Amino acid sequence: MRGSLTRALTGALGLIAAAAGQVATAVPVAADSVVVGGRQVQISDAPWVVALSSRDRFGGTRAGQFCGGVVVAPTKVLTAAHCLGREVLGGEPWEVRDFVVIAGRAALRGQGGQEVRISDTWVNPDYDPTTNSGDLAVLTLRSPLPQSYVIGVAPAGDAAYAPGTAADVYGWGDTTGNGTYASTLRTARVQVLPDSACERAYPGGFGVPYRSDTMLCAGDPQGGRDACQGDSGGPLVAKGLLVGLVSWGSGCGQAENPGVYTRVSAVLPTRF
Ligand code: 4AZ
Repeated sequence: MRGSLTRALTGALGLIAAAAGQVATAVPVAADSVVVGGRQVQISDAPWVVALSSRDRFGGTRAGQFCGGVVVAPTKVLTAAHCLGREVLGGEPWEVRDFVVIAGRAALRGQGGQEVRISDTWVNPDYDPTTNSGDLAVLTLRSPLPQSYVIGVAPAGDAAYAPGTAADVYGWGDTTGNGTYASTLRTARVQVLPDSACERAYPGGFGVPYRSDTMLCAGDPQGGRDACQGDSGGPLVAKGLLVGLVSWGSGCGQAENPGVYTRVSAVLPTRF
């Protein structure tokens, strides 16, 4: 599987399979492998994390969650562009009638927080679905979330992007690598890795190459802690600021295959 690209396309298919009651047969990558290797987190500790939801498309058991997102202004949520792709949504975002952002809720089976409808979607025009470069989209919410939910974005050159910086990734994705989706929010501690770690893992050729201009490399040098399917679009936070969005990688939690994130400072427009 080396170099093979996995992302929310397969995540979405996994969710559909799970909704249909099918049993996953893949071998877990690690025994306790957010988010693989993670822990549960209260929404009050990470109020900027939101779930993207469509119960019509993904089923109601986990409130229709299919990707993550992050609140960067009261009416603006960042997510991965690939989360809004036709392969994931089955059509254009505005055709998904019950598309909502779920904010202020860690437990997908609970009633906490709020569900907010979307008035506009903006997909980075430089997003390349073949290479996943520039994997960022902006959702505009119909009604504002509290200012206290907003997280700041680390500007280009900020110390938060330095290799070795501790970073936390958040999501409701696969906790094992075999299709076991979380129903409560989880987080895993990883670190920003040098671009060379992802250039080595993803040199291109057969697979998709890592691009340091639009992507950010992060993971656990020991393996075990990582983002996984269903976490796409969710935040990577370092020094209290947003640095990345979960984008892609080969497998989950393997030391030699770090997670690849959208480098938010490089891709986020100054106006959206
Ligand atoms: C996914 O499918 C996905 N381990 C996200 C992150 C990673 C792999 C897959 C990185 O959404």
